[in-house]
Amino acid sequence: MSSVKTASVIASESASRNPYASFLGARNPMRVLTATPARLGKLIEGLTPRQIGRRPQPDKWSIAEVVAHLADVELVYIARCRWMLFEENPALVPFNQDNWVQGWEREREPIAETLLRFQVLRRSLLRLLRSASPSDLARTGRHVDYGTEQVSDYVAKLAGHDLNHLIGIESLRKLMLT
Ligand code: NI
Repeated sequence: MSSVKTASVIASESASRNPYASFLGARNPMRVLTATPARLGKLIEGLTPRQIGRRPQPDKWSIAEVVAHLADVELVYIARCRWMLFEENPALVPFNQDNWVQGWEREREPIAETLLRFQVLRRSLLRLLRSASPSDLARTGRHVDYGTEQVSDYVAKLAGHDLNHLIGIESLRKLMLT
């Protein structure tokens, strides 16, 4: 149970559970999360559907696929946060990100809709997080692979994940424009 752990144990576990910590550095994660939807929109601006949909290599995601992945992650994380906030230490199930992106392809969703879906979910997540008290943010769930996680872990994890993919989309944009 997380309640018997000391704060330092929880902090070190959180750090090890965020594979994107290096992208975040000393930045304020809530500020990053707030800025991402507009940054993402700017990075797509002026590109043709072909440029957005083209993979740089057969086994690398296109810009559209990365945006779809961001929308998938948003959906999963917002659901996990709501589970943790509103239920008692629930089980948090993993998802196969490649299979989800592959499944999304058959929907032929226009990129504007994918982006909008991400943006609306992000705004909802930010409202959820801003309305959470410190004790809310310390509420836990049991991840099937990673063990005990807190709502606050997801703030840092998602911000680092945003930055990682924004850098990726930025270089894809450059590649498509040259
Ligand atoms: Ni990712």
